[in-house]
Formats: sequence, C-alpha cells, structure tokens
Amino acid sequence: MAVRTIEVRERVMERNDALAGEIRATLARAGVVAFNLVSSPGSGKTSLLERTLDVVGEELDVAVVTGDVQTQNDADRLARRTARLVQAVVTGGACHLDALQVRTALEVLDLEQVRLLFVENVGNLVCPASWDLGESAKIVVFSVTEGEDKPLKYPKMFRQSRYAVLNKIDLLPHLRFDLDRAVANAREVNPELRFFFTSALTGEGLPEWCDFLREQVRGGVPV
Ligand SMILES: Nc1nc2c(ncn2[C@@H]2O[C@H](COP(=O)(O)OP(=O)(O)OP(=O)(O)O)[C@@H](O)[C@H]2O)c(=O)[nH]1
Ligand SMILES: [Mg+2]
Repeated sequence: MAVRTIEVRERVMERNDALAGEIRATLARAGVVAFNLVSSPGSGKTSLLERTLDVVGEELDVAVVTGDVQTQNDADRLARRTARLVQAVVTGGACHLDALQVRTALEVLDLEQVRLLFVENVGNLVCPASWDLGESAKIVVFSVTEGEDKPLKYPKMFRQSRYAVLNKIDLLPHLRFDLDRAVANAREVNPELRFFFTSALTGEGLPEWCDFLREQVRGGVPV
C-alpha cells in the first residue's frame, strides 16, 4: 500500500509540474514577471501586498491571485487597493495552491495588461515549498515574531525561495529577536537568498522593495 501511495503522489506532482511549465511559458510570452509569496500564517503577505499596490500597483500593472483555505478575505482586502482584478482561490482545505488553480485563475486575467503578477499562497511554511506554480521566483516572507530558527526548521521553503522579506521590523524594539542570527540561519540553508527588511505597518523598507520590483519588471522574465 505504501508504494502505491507514493506512485499516486508522484503522478500528481508530475502533472502539476507539467502545468506549471505551461504557465511559465504563457507568462513569459506575455512578458509577465510572477512572484509566489510564501510564508507562515500571518507574516504579513497581504499587508505587504496592500502597501505594494498603493505604491506601484498602477505603475507596474500589478495583478494578484490570492489563495486561502477558507474565505476570500485577502482578495477583498486587496481589491480595495486596486481597480485591477484580484483573483481569489479558495482551496477548501488544501494547505497550498497548485498549478491548476493558478491556471484557472489566470484564465480570467488579460495578461497583456499585466506586467507583474503576485500569487499569495496559503499561509504555511511546509506544503507550498513543494508546489511549482509557474512563478519566476518564490519569495518567502517571514516576520520577527516567528523566531530566528524558522529557516532551520523549515529549510525547504527557504531553499526554494530566491528572495526573503523579513517583515514587522517595527516590532524589533519589543522582542528578543536577533536579526543577524535570523539572516545567518537563512543563508545557512540558502546562501544565495537576497533579503529585504520591511514593516508593512510603518512603510520602512518599502522603497527598497518597490525599487527591486521595478528592476525586475524592467529586466523582464528571468530565464
Ligand atoms: N506590527 C506589524 N504588524 C504587521 C505587519 N505586517 C502585518 N502585520 C499584522 O499582522 C497580521 C497578519 O497580517 P496579514 O497581512 O494578514 O498576514 P498574511 O501573511 O497575509 O496572513 P495569511 O494570509 O492569513 O497567512 C495583521 O494583524 C497585520 O496588521 C508589520 O510589518 N508590522
Ligand atoms: Mg494573507
């Protein structure tokens, strides 16, 4: 029985990876840079996106697909910040988005009108690491309230991500959180990780983050 279970899982993953490849090709043809935001619940993905939409939503033609286990709260929050379409995917229990859900969400977006796409994944530091959604890169958001050891405890997520956003830095004065140790832990599992330090509450670090997004859109889809 155990062997059969593994085979089924492998087939599911193969199908997902094939679909993700198709999505990646579609986005590349349309010239859309796509970031898959992954994090534990409540790190501040939606808050960061709210700020991002305020600053560069129109400038960079940003579209968003949000994934939630239940409710479309995040999509509703983001739709208040932009006239552009925000697509909600309710996974109905699943702990991650998959490529089929993203492809379905993209069917109603006019990709010719989009230059930067964010997919806000389900808040979970485990499952989303294994699922390719056709993104240009995964960005792991983690916050100073989560503890410096998260990169070591959930290494796959940090290894699969090309960028990391350390959010809620406004709270640093109130916490025993060693920022240097957190960065060192993350670099231990992924030496290539590029960091941003933000507060979605105060806006600190947002200019650097938005400049990075501008650079990425200017540079086009990475190959
Ligand atoms: N102090 C502080 N609070 C923040 C910051 N960013 C987000 N929050 C708060 O953290 C809570 C969770 O923020 P969300 O943006 O909903 O987090 P999320 O990652 O989208 O959560 P899920 O989608 O449920 O995984 C909210 O109460 C936010 O107001 C920040 O930079 N500083
Ligand atoms: Mg959210």
